Amino acid sequence: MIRTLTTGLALAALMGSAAFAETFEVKMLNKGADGDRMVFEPAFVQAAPGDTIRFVATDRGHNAEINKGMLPDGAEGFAGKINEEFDVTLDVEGVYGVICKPHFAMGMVMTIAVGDVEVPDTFLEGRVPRKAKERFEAQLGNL
Ligand SMILES: [Cu+2]
Repeated sequence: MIRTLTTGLALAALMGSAAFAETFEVKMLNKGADGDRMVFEPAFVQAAPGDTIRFVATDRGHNAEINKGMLPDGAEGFAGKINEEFDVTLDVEGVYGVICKPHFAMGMVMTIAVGDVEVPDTFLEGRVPRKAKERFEAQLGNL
């Protein structure tokens, strides 16, 4: 009897989380709504474990990929091709730094926070161009 109840609850929890998983659309743009050039929009997404990010190739010539080292321990990185629209589901809590490789130096970067997390000390430790660093810092201000 107790086992049946436990199984039922586990199943309900599983179905509940699946039912509430969200998909966030992030557009890759030559020019954002605020006039900034080469942007992901939105540039910051607060997600929950199991949520999906959909990168939409609205303008041509962009990609979305995890910048080296900018992901939580145990998480898998990803790298989209130029002009590729794709979905990525993030299960591991933490902070993810995403760049467009051709426009990294122009500051085409975005941040995804999964779960209730803080900025890791090492997040901006690697080589990050000045403009990209400024934008990352602004995005991390949401945490
Ligand atoms: Cu780009």
